[in-house]
Amino acid sequence: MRYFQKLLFILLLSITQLAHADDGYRLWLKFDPIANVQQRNSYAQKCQFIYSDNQEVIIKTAQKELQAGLTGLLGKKILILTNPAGKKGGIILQIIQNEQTNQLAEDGFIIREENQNIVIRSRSASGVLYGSFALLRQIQSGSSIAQLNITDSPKIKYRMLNHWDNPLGTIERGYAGSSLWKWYELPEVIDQRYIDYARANASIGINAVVLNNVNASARFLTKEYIVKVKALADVFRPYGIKVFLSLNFAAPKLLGGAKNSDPMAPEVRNWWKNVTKDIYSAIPDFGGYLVKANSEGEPGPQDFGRTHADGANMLAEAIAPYKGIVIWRAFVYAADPKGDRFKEAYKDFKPLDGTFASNVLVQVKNGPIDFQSREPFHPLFGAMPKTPLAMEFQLTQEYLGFSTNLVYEAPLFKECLESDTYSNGKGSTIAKIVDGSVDNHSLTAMAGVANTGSDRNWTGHLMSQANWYAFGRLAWNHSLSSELIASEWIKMTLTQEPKAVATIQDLMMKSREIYVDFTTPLGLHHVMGQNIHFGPEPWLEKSARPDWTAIYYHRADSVGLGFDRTAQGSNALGLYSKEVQAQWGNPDTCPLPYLLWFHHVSWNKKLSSGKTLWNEFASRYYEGVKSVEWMQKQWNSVQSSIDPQIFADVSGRLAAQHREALNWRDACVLYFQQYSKQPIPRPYQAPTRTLDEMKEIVRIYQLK
Ligand code: GCV
Repeated sequence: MRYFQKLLFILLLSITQLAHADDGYRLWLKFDPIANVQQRNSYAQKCQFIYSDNQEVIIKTAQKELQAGLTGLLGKKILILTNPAGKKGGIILQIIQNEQTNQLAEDGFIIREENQNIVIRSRSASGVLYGSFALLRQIQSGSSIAQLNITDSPKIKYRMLNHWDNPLGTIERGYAGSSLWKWYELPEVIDQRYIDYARANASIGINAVVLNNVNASARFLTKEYIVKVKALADVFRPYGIKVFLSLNFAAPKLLGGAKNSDPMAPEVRNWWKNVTKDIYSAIPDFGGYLVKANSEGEPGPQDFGRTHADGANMLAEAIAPYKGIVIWRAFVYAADPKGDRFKEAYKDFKPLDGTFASNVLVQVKNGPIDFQSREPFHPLFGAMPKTPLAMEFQLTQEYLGFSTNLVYEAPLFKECLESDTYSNGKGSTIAKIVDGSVDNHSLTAMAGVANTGSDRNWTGHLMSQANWYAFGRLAWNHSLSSELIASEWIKMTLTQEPKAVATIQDLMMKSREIYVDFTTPLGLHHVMGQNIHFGPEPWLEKSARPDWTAIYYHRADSVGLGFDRTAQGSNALGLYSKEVQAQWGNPDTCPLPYLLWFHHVSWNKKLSSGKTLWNEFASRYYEGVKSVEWMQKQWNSVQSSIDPQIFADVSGRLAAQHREALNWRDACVLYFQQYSKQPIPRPYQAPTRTLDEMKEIVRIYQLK
């Protein structure tokens, strides 16, 4: 009998593996049978059944997910019991309000072994769902579940994805296919992907999604589209996810026939109230609105001489009766030929601190320019203590090599979150401003601009799945380390072979710095191809606005390189606290990663590395390219531990990355050499291609 059971298991194992020659669709939720029999049996002993006396829809989801996950992992069907009748060795899901659970945040959970059962306990159904996924994660990644005693609460209330998806199915800055949302099929057709998307999000604690692009079409506010949005909300609700919409501020005029969209006009205010009522009567738990206003040509309250707060508060008033929220973006930068884009958002928003309604959050990008591969933190963090500030990170790799480059973003997110603003004394980190603890806000949010699309593996580059995963984990708990998150993800997605896990983790951890080195070392920024933001274009001198060119930012001349943002220059540094100014203000002590962000440095200046600026700068490009070769070698070394389809796909993308790195290197060293007038430092060889050849490659990239 035992022999047949064993045979059956081996058969099951190979069938599952064959059936899933891995195309990456299952993300980190693979649940393939655990190969180690001893380990599998020890888990199986503690997970013999699932039971809850509560039948809320989200609890049912938790049960279903546990059942599917455990059945896959343990290779046998795990039953959901309706009456455990004193049985031991199972998983009990429990919603309860008591002293213990009252200590938790709303979505928090406790997992403990009690009376020989594993109890997942929370005061909310969503907490139980997150606890269930946490238990699965323990088992998936091969961790022990003996004497479990986990207490976990999210640090942020709204952990959200922002989709920049357009109604016709394109995605602004999307590199993984088309939009997941098939608006023309909705509400009648429910694609399985909607459900799988919700599962993936719930598994990492994401509880809110903005469905459409911040450059918003007004059509989402029509009755025809509200039913489509409702259909998605109905799919996401069992996974604890609320839907939000991006608004077009001119909608009252565009759709409602109003004279204009002045937020102070009674007719306009009423229009928003009516639309909001329509939305809530279809979707009672609708989350709220996200707004990009008076930015990059989008309409907004300033069109009528009103402030951002006037606009936000009008919407806040309309949505308050339903407990909805308004998230107002601070990504604004009026064109000022003599100014510094770095300072624009601060100029507009800082004076408005304290004037926003209590259900408004202001959403600020991590840095002051626009999701560059490295930015100093945005100076608005710490400057608006009376306003809850939401963090906006970008998962989609607009400036990080699209889906051909391997860039693990957790270190980038962490670098920002751990930056100290000193706004309320030492330790006033961005993380603590965003989680509300520095300024005492309970309304908190962290948003990631989604990197998902219709590609079979969701994110184009399979390794970019890790960025979605890492964002969710950090939005839940910003104190998790990038290393830990990477290793969780690798073990669930790629392999559990210890040496391979360590190799891939190391490669991921170094990947962002490598990308910085071969594209924009030492704090160089915004020198990418102007239209598509791919590849180098440091020679870009003319654009519709000066702050869309490259020369505006790098300021290369015969003397040196970099943007002087000290008091002698634009004084953007003056927007930070004096401690931060001290950190970055002196070119002799400014850490090299930020040097060219704040200083115009002479080509011959000796840096802390011992090399001159030119030599260090040029060397970084060469070393960056060599590091991509190292990444390829490391990846090759794990071949035997990785699914062949995934291995081949990532190998191909690394080869593409190498080609791109060479383009960046040759274009940048040749272009800047015109100013430094110095040879390529030894031992590196000068590029064999000319600057004109490089310009031609980039020109072709930008052709329509
Ligand atoms: C959605 C950058 C991007 C735009 C994006 C904008 C924003 O400028 O290039 O595509 O628009 O940021 O965040 O609003």
